[in-house]
Amino acid sequence: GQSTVLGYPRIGGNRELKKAVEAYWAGSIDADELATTAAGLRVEVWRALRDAGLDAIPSNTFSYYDHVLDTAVAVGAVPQRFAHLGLSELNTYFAMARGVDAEPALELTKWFDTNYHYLVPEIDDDTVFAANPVKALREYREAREVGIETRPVLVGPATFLLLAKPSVPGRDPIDRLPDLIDVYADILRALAADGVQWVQLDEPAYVTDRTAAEIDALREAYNRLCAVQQRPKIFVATYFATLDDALPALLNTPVEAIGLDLVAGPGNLQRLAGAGQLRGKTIVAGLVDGRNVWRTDLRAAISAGAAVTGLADHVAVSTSCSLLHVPVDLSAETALDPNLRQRLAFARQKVDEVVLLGRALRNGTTSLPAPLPAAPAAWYDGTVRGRLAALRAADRQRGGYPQRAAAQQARLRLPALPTTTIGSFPQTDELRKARAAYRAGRLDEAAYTERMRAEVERVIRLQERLGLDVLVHGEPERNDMVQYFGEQLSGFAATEHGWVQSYGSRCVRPPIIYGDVARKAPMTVEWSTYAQSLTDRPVKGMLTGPVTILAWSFVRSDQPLGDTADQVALALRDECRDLEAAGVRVIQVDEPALRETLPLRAADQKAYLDWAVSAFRLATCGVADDTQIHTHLCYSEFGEVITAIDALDADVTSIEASRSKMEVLDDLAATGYRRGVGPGVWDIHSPRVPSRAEVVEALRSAVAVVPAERLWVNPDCGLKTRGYAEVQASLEHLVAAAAELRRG
Ligand code: THG
Ligand code: ZN
Repeated sequence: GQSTVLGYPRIGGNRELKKAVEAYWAGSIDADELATTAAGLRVEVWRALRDAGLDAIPSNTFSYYDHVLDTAVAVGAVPQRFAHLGLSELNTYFAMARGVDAEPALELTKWFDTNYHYLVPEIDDDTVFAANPVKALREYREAREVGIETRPVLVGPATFLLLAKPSVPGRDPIDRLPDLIDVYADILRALAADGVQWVQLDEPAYVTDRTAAEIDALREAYNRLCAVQQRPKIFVATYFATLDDALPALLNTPVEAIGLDLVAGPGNLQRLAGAGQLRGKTIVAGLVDGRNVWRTDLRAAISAGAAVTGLADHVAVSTSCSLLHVPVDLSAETALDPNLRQRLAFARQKVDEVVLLGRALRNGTTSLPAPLPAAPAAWYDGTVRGRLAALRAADRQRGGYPQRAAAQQARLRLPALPTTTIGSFPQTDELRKARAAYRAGRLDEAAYTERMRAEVERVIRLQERLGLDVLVHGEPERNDMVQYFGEQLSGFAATEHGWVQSYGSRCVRPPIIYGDVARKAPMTVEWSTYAQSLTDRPVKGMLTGPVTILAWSFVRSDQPLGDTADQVALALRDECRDLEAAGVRVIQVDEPALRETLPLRAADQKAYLDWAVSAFRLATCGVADDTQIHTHLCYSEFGEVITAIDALDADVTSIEASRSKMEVLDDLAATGYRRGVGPGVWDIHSPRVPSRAEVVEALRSAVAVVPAERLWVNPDCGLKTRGYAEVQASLEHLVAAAAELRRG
């Protein structure tokens, strides 16, 4: 078997790309210096892949911001609204990514069920596609110059259009496929003319449920591209789930290679077995998990690889998807427990695994390293397992809502249309510096606590002055919410350098869940009770829910996700009870990631939503009727999960709505949701201060759908990324708007 990977991290081992790109935006380096840093990072990656012994090496997987945006540029799909700005090519690119004063950016959205975000191409009848293979050619030549033959990668034409949105409502980008194929044909000819042997076209959109017409479009696209006279060989890569009906369609085209994810889509193997004649095609078997950080069980991978070898004439070994989704190099992690470390593989180590597997498929398995010893007993917690085994249905069930609502109102005595915020207040540079100094040991515990308490007090007083009804402590002590809880739970490990690109120059450092999860001590009770001690108004306790904690961590693969979620939920349940016992009357458990980990195939979604809802309820159903549970959801279209949102049974749900014009309220009402709801009336993702009249208008359209008794007034997300000037002005307008509506 040959060996390859579908893609590799581009940020650099020390986030060099992030730093260079942000320096360019800040004007402290120029375009040439940025280009030099970028070229250095690319060559470093190719050399690492070659030196590891990989047979086939991808190129054009580098990106200044996003590979979908790069593909848009490669096919000439730069919307007029950006082309007209008259900027340099590079600045036009960054304008599409980040917006400029005159033009908002392209929409940013989730890349399938990962934590990566791509920019949504805008396509309509006026889009004039034209081949612009400059970037792909440049990178191919750069690699060839250092003696490395590479395989340029692009998003495939069908997936590109299926991910795009029309800039004029009512149009369907996929209708433009015939035109786009002509342009891909031009790109293929240009690459072939330069000596390119193979291209990789990614078609992950076909691992989600697709209509027969969409599958026909895929077949048509590759039949036409394969008919191009002078072209490289075509490798169509798919990943994240099973290809199902699109597999026979692709096998029917003359493409030379097809990539299948055998980690997230083990069903691909059966489908392949049923497909019959593979007519000389290469099957690229994705055997090494590109989305998690565990070392591969090489023997299991070999047997899957051998099964493919029995079916196809040519088999290559690969990662299941691009390595974009894992940190760069485990060797940078010198502080990890050696017992954990020996079980991990980051991008660089996964390349070694792919090489080993390729050799083992060719030469037999005798040279495989010995399997790992069993995990230490200390990673498992008998108490947690016993508690989970003893749970009954009643532990995930609260009293009826009418009775809860009455008990909560008797205790909280809130006005109609209560006002609140989502939890975080602006994270000033000063706060970040204080946290960093504390971590580095330059600020002692007492001084740090005093500093944070002063901030909590300031935020409480500000909210009182503004006249908000339910206050928050502002979360000055928290960095990333998942990191914050991960640091305090057993079974979680943090990395020092394990950065993964989230969008553009922004990265996250997901914690690794390696063992049973348990709460070592109360996590948030001191901050919340301190905040509550300062005021008579209710202060919300703030927790992150089990689904989101899993979604933004690397998870165990040795037990079902639902079991890990329940362990996290038990820890949160204990935290809720401790908050309640300490006098906290309102507790918010955020689940912003509920939608994003929804399985890609509809057939798998119910099982996911069942465990997700059930874990949330385990976390929140341990409190008394008169403790009010809130939840907050954001980042997504809620369509598919709207019944699950109802099933969470929270007393109040705050939801991102300002950009979708309150449509979500109709959807929620249609499910029979009859509890409190706080549609975001201020889009905090923009620095714009909404006028009082705008907030009034948003509230009026909400009151048309939700009775005023159940309506809350709040921004659409936390305020951590905003500045105090905007926050203060916007909240004034929000409170004044609520008062205006109360007067009728
Ligand atoms: N936390 C985690 N995952 C997430 C989000 C989160 N995934 C989805 C969404 N929110 C992604 N959004 C962001 C927003 C900001 C940043 C990263 C992802 C960010 N990162 C800093 C940077 O790259 O400079 C680093 C932050 C740090 O120092 O810890 O700004 O909220 N887990
Ligand atoms: Zn939010």
